[in-house]
Amino acid sequence: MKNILVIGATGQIGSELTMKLRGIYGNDHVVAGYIVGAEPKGELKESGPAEICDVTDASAIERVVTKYSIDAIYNLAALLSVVAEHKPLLAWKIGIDGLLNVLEVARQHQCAVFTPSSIGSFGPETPRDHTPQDTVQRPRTIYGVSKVTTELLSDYYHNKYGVDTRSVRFPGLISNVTPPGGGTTDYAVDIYYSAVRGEKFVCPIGAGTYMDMMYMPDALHACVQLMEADPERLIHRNGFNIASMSFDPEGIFAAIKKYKPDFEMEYKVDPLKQSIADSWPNSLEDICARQEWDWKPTYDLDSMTKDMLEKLAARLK
Ligand code: VAH
Repeated sequence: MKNILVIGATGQIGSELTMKLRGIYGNDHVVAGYIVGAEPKGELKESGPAEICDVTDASAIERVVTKYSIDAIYNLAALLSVVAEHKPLLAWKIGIDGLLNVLEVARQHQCAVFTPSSIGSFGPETPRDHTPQDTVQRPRTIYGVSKVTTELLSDYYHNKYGVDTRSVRFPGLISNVTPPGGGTTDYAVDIYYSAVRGEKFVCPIGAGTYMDMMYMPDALHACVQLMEADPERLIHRNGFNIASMSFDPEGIFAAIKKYKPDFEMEYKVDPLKQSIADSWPNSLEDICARQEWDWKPTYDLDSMTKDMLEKLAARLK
C-alpha cells in the first residue's frame, strides 16, 4: 500500500485531504506534515502519524520521506492570494523555494508529487470565459506568478528527471471543516457562516464578479483521481483545469436565500480582493481533465449550499 506525505496537512485543503487519503490508503500510511504553531488536532491528530515538516526545510522533508518510505507527496504549503500580496517574499519562499525542496527530495527518492495550481495562475490577458487548458498566463499577483512557476517547475522535473508530477488548477474552494485564510474567494465560505449565524453578510466582492468555485469533496476527489490516473493517458500534467460552478455574489446569495429567506447581504468592496478577482477568469473549460482522467464534479451551487448550511448548522449550534 502506498505511503503518503501531506505537507500542509492542517490547512483548508490538507485537513480534509489527509483524512480522505487515510480512508483510502490506511491511517498508518498517510503522514500529516505540519509546522510548529499549526499542529494537528482532534481526529486528524488521533487517526494517524504526524511529523513536523516545514516545506522550506529540505532536510525535514527528506527525514520524513526516508522514515516512512514515502511514495507520494501532496504539497499543499502556500500563502493564498491576498495574504501573499502583503508578504510576497514569504509567498515565494514557501511556494517556490519550498516546491524546489519537495521536487529535489522526490527526484532522489522516487516520489510522485502533487502541488496544486489555481485559477489565480491566469491574468487579465487570459480569455475570461471558458478559459482553455493551454492559453496565456500573465498573472499580476505574486500568488499567480508562483502558481505559473509551480506548473513550469513541476513539468520540468517530470520532463528532465522523470519525476511523476501532477496537479490541477483549483478554483475557489468551499469547505465546512477548516475555514480558509487570506484568499480572494474566501467570501464564498464566509457567507455561509453569516447565514447560519443569522447575521447580515458584508460582501467584499462586487456584484457581477464571477469566479469558478468548487465544493471541497469534489476537489479532494480530483486530487486522488488524478494521482491514481493511468500515466499513459496523461497528455498534460501540471496543472489541469477543473471546474464545477461559476457564480457571483448575487448568485450565492440567492442560493442561500432559498433556504434562509430572511438572510441579508450588503456590499463593502475590498479594493485589493476586487482587483485580484477582476484579473481572474469568469469560468474555466475543463475538457482535458475529463478526457485524460475522467474528471467529473458531483456538486452544483444548490446541492453545495444545502450541504454547507446543514453541516455548519450542526457544527456551530
Ligand atoms: C485564493 N482560495 O482565493 C484561493 C484560491 C482560486 C482561489 O487560489 O487565493
